[in-house]
Amino acid sequence: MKPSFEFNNELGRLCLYRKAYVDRETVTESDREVVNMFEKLRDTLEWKRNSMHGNHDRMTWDGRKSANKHKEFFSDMKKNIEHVLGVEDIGNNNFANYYKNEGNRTFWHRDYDINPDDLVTMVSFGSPRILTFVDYRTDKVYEVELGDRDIVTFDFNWNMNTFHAVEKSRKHEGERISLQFFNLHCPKKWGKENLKKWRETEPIKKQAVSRRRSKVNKKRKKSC
Ligand SMILES: O=C(O)CCC(=O)C(=O)O
Ligand SMILES: [Fe+2]
Repeated sequence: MKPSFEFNNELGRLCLYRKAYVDRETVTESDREVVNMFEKLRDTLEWKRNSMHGNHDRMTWDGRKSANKHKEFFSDMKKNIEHVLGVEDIGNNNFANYYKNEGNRTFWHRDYDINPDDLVTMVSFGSPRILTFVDYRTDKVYEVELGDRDIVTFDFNWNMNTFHAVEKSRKHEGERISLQFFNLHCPKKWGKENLKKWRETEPIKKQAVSRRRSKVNKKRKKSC
């Protein structure tokens, strides 16, 4: 499948596939009840409210801690996504976010577990929300609205050159779950050079995050 749109530039590559997630079994057996994947994930995963990226709002489920229970279920989903995207392996590790309302958010961060050549693959279920990426060198903003069954992928370079968040929203109401697939590697395996680069850019990223926050706050105050 070709992406519905993509950014492919000096930052790396980000692709969006609209309405791409298909539960193949439920499509072929038309008389079967269609699974509402949002409800299924919401009602079966063990959600926890952890502090992550400085954020306490949204609940998370970390497959690295309890993957075995849902192994078969996620392995089916993984196959479905690989089939749709036409890729070989999106990774065995899962992480999910559950946004109960428009006030829940994921704070600014980069994904720390990915390796060069890896891709982060994320599928969204339920109400739409905006995933925002900011180029930390230029403050240029890239926004993707993710709706039910939309899939987004981004590569190692995109992840390194930007930071991302799901900010609080005024526009979007309702519950949403995002589910990631990725390969899990020890950062040390990236080699010293990559780790060094990562550490060097961390303070610059922090400054960019604070510029973004004040910009968003200003905009909010103005619209009050
Ligand atoms: O919910 C989303 O779309 C983003 C979540 C995210 O960036 C993460 O869990 O690392
Ligand atoms: Fe992330």
